[in-house]
Amino acid sequence: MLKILGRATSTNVQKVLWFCDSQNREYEHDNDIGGAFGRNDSPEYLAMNPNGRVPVVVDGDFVMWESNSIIRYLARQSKSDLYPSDFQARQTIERWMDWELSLLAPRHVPVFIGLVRTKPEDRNQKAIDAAVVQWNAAMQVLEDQLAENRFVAGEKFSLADIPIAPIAHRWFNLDIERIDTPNIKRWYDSFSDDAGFRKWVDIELA
Ligand SMILES: N[C@@H](CCC(=O)N[C@@H](CS)C(=O)NCC(=O)O)C(=O)O
Repeated sequence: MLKILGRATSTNVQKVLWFCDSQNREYEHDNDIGGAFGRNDSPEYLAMNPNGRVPVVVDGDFVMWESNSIIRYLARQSKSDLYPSDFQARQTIERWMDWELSLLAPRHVPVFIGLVRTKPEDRNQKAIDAAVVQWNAAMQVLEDQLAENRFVAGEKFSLADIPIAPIAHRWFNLDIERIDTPNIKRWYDSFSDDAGFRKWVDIELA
């Protein structure tokens, strides 16, 4: 059976768990790896992922890391509708997934770490405020896309929505000054009936 390793407080782990639930894919989940749990610096773990990051996913004897490439693998394996084979549809999905990893995620990290994982007395509020401006600019790009499209990569829910929604969850739940994003809100609220989203993504920030 598929094994998913890593704490579910990580947005990168949440993507894999939510995707698997959306496909009714069975898996075993070892939650107690990474963050305060540690264990991701053990020789056994580093042999699977030399970066010491979560998630790691093991399919038989095939070991994977990098969350977005993991969900693409799983989607191809199950011929999921969330990852259509048409080249242009696929490129649009991949573009937004790459955007999430290369631009959106790095912009949100200083804000999230600063506000959630740093004691108030240790916070660099100036750096957090500057990072909020950068995060806002990225969310404006998403807002514009969702003003024209029901979902991130078009009219249908796809693999592109899965990595971005966990960051939107943090966006709506952190005490920050947000730009007005009615279309992101509409899109984000559309997941409120999704059991996998509720279980893995719609959780308290930690
Ligand atoms: N690009 C990687 C990033 C993985 C990553 O940075 N994971 C973070 C959690 S979001 C991590 O392992 N942090 C160290 C820890 O949890 O101990 C991916 O998408 O899988």
